[in-house]
Amino acid sequence: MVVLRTGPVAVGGVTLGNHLILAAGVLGTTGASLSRMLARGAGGVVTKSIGPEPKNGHAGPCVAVLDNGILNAMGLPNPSQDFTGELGSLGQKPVIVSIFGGTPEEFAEVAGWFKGTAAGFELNLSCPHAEGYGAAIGVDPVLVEACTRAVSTLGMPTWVKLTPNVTDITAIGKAAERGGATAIVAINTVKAMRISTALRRPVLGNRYGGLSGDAIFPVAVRCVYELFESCKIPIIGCGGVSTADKVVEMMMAGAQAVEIGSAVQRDIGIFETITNELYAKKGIEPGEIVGCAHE
Ligand code: RRO
Repeated sequence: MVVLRTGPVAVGGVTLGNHLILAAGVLGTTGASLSRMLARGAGGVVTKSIGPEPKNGHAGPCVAVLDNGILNAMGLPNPSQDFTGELGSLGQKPVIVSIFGGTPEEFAEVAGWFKGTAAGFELNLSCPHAEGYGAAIGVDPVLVEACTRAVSTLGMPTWVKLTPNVTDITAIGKAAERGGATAIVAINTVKAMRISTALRRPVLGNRYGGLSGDAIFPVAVRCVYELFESCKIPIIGCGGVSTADKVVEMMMAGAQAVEIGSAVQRDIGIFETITNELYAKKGIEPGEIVGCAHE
């Protein structure tokens, strides 16, 4: 097993405590929960996605825990601008605010609320079940470039989270790059569905949802690998990462850092578990393995 040297990690304009970041949507709705994950080993944290208006989200059931993953259709529930109050206690910590909007102007408006408090932004252009938001915009390279530019011109680190639900993810990655993104996050959830045979109806209230967790790890690795061949900006791997060896695999595909989400549902101490195995003072230079599977 590869062991990396300990130390801070600079990626996409943000300095992290290590390579592991809490993914958007998991324990990201309060300052207290974000702070707790940083205290328990996360090198950085991403908030729940915040949009231009408060939203209650989709009708339930919103989450189904499956054998090898989690299916969700939360529906972007968020308090909008009121969320600014949650970040005050986090000071200069590596907190990335995930934002969404329906237009470039809405993205810029929401980003403006957090300009003084966020370490950077992650643009949600990838939620698979949000009418007018997320992947509804994120499958169109022209809109991705425009939304990215609307935020990157604010001069803050701007990460763009991509949907895997496209034929060619590299076309979307290149659009984000043209718009001034400082990093690409790959991937958001895979559009999916389950049906209850007992009830004879879809399990989720929204019928369709997004699949995360172990089941999508190979999809995420493939996307990171393809993006590494096409884009110059750093890539942050996300999707089904749950062990130190999977962190290393993502990095070998081309990721400079890795986000972890669903695995937190099984183990609230997942960041400590992974960092204990992944790092040592005399470990190797992380740059030695980033993208090494391409050589
Ligand atoms: O809130 C959600 O339903 C949600 C979001 Br914002 C997202 O980006 N990805 C996802 O699977 N669910």
